[in-house]
Amino acid sequence: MSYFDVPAIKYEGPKSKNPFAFKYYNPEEIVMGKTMKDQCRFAMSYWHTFTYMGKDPFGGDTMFRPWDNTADEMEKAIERVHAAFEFMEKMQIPFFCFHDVDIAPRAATLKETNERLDVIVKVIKEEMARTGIKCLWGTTNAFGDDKFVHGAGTSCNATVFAYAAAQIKKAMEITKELGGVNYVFWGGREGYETLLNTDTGLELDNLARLLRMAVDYAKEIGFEGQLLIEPKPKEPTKHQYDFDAATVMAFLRKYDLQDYFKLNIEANHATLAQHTFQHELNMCRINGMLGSVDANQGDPMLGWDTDQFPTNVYDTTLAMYEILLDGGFTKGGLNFDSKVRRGSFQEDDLFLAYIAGMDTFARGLKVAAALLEDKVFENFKAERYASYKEGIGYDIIHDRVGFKELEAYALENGVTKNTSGRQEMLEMILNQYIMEV
Ligand code: XUL
Ligand code: CO
Repeated sequence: MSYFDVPAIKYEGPKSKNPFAFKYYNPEEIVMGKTMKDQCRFAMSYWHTFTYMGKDPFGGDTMFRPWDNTADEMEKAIERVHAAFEFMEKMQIPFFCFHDVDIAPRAATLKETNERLDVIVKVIKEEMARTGIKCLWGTTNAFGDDKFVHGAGTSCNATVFAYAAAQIKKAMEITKELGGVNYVFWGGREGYETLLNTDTGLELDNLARLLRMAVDYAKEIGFEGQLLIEPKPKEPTKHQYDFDAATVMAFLRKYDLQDYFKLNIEANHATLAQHTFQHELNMCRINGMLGSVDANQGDPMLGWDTDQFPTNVYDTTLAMYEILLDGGFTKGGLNFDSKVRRGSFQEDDLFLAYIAGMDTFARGLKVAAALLEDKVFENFKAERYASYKEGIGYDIIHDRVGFKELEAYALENGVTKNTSGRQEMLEMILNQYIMEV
């Protein structure tokens, strides 16, 4: 049974006019010592691709999928697995990411929900064996259900905390069963609406407790995947505790959890926090905390998480630049946490959207590699900070001097002339690489 009247997507090169072909993503092409496939490690998000039906706050579904053509919820879930693997195969996407509720519908009880998960996990495993497609990460949806109205790990209701822990336990077990390379924590409702009713101290301590339990349980069941936290500043709550990379890293250090977690950086979450995507990746990189990426883009005119497919080569170039400087992905990858617009409701729109996203990252990868190979910015930076290579600068960065020595130096020598930061020149060169590579 085939659900998509679309041929397998192939690389045809930049001159191709075929919308159903890659123009830049050439999976076997070597870029900086690895194939593009291994550099990008693209993943499909199960939720946006197979459970998002086009709803928005003002209207219902617009996407009526052929694989959803049954009233039986479990039958539907099984058909979705088949459709998802057909899609990934045709798209040459090597990984997928999922929430527990994406793959199996929640039942009336936890026990029954877990049984449903086991049924679907078996089907997924068969499809994984058939296709060789792997799981990049699993996660828990502990935010959608009404019991999580006041949070999960940060709920004021201890029984909800317990329920969230139980749900995470099962999601970790199935992620392990599926060979997941990472496990993600996105605290969908871990935040607050008003401080008038919120004990932030207790809530943050509890969030750390929940994460500590996850670390312990991962060890107990032998789950060797990387644990990841995904920062987001707002939405759904007014203030999310995992605001941005810097906030999450400070939180992890406070609770001595920094050795067990890395970060999953999402482009649109960065922009919601008033940072660039590159900034968030950069902060992770310099702290050795870059784990994985949720690839998408926001709309600069809108203040919410639009989760659009990434089409901005400028941003993907600078993102790939940070990722390559970090040594490239090891366990992480580029998960398209992106959804087609409500008006793009045809099945083949899914293909066009992923092609656009994959080509944009592939192009960004090549430009970033060229910039790095030519050391365009790295040489400039080395020169810009050259004053720390000798003399007083050398003493400063080797912690050999304090205020008194520096005062003596300043009294004696004054300062040398500053030189231009040459921002416009660097931007001009960046443009040239984007247009010419
Ligand atoms: C929400 C978001 C989530 C996480 C996984 O903004 O990004 O889909 O990636 O829960
Ligand atoms: Co995300």
